[in-house]
Amino acid sequence: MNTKHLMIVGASLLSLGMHQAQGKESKTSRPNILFIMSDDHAYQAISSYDNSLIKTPNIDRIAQKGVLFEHAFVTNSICAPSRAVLLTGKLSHKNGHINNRSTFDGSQQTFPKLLQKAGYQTAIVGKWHLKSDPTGFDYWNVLPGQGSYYNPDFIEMGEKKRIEGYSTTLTTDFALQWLDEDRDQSKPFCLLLHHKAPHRNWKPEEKYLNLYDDKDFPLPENFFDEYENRGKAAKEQEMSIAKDMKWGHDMKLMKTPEGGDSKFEWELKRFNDKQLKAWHSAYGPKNEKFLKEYKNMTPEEVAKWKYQRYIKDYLRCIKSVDDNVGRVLDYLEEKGLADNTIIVYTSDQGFYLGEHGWFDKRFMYEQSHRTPLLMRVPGQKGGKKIDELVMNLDFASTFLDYAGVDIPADIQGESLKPLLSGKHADWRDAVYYHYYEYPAVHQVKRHYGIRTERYKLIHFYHDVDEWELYDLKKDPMEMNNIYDEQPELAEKLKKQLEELQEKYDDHTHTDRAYLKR
Ligand code: SGN
Ligand code: CA
Repeated sequence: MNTKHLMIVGASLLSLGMHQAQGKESKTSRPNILFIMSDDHAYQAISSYDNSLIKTPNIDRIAQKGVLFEHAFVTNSICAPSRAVLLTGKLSHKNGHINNRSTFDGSQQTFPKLLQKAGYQTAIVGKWHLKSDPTGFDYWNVLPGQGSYYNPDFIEMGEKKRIEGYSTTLTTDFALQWLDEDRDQSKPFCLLLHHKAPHRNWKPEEKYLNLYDDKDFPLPENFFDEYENRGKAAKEQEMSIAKDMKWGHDMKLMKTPEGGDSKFEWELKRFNDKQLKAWHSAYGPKNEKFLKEYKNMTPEEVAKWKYQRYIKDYLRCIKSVDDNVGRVLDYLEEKGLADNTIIVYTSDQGFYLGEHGWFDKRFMYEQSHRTPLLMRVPGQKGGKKIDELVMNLDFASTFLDYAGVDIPADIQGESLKPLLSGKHADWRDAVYYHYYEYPAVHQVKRHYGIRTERYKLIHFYHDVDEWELYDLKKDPMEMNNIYDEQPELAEKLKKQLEELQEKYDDHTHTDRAYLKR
């Protein structure tokens, strides 16, 4: 061995020693953070919550060794605003990103910036959707806009490239590449791994194009909801599976049943020949069968067929997400990182899987207000369920708390650490909600509201002035608005709602400038 070699070996040993020292230090005080978030992944489609639709063995691993939050909610059930709440720990009116039309002000304080300042290596891969370039990340490689399922473009540190492959797999590949090779291993990491899937319009991976072909999924009991006992908002939305799904975009028919252009052909333009062949050989026969039967089907039968097409494609996309979550968990375990990493799986909001006859989200009704949240933190006893009401507003404080960074006073969420460490301190008894994007796609009216353990009070405003109240214990599917029947309860909750609006300083429903945004 020559001197040069000796020097290299020496340097490597030295750096190994340093890693171990820092590894030891971080074991006690500075955990890594792996935050996996999918887009529109309903808790109904995670087997830890509900195994009637799909088994998600890998996502479930997080709860088996960690905890399952039974009552996790978003504060504004739509993509970009939810992401802005995550990054800032502030409600939409405070971080400025009230709807998908806004552009995120990347100069503001975010938790990745605060972690970076405290010595963390930070990265984000996959869905971003905030229009401005990511800030506060040592590495970023994101999908432009909504991103594509097949052969997507990625913008890596400002440079756009088209990458051959499937978005869920590619996003995971980039995450693993950064974890394994590109990050500074001497620092703790915070990686945000954000999948595009299972966002509309649900294009499954090649190997799953025929999954569930011989299966029929049960319809939710209120699939044929007629929105009695509720106001205009529930009636006038445009997110009905029967009425608003498109023959091409959603149902993947190449032609409408009447023989017109379904406008789906152009959606396959990103596919390569092999992918195209696989797609047509999977969907071709299924579509043909439907088109043959269509003329003799009742509207109810057509609606049921649409539900099956929708739910199968949606679940197929989740199958790939689950596989890829498994890849990342395996990696952390193999490298001995799992015990010193906070691992989170969540979604940017919930989603309707046929409840009330719907797809999409936006409403404060349970399936889109509630979001899945599975979390594993170092030193925890696994398999616990947490019932307390938590919000996506709480992530920033939680991560800063675990990293030992002071939580700035203007952050509005609470650290989940006391709940996660089993110290049941005083906890909130209600969560707050405010949705703004109207008029817009799916036409869900503006509303704000409060949810306690048992009740939910909602005020729809802007072009209506309607209150709804639900007793979630007696009416978990939210079919019966009891606002007029229970005036005393409504008053009590209204007062509690006003207190929350004071606390969070949200008076935007009466602010004319906001009504125009
Ligand atoms: C797209 C979808 C809508 C969806 C919004 C917002 N249409 O516009 O169905 O509600 O995104 O979703 S699609 O033609 O692109 O499929 S969000 O998750 O990004 O907020
Ligand atoms: Ca979303």
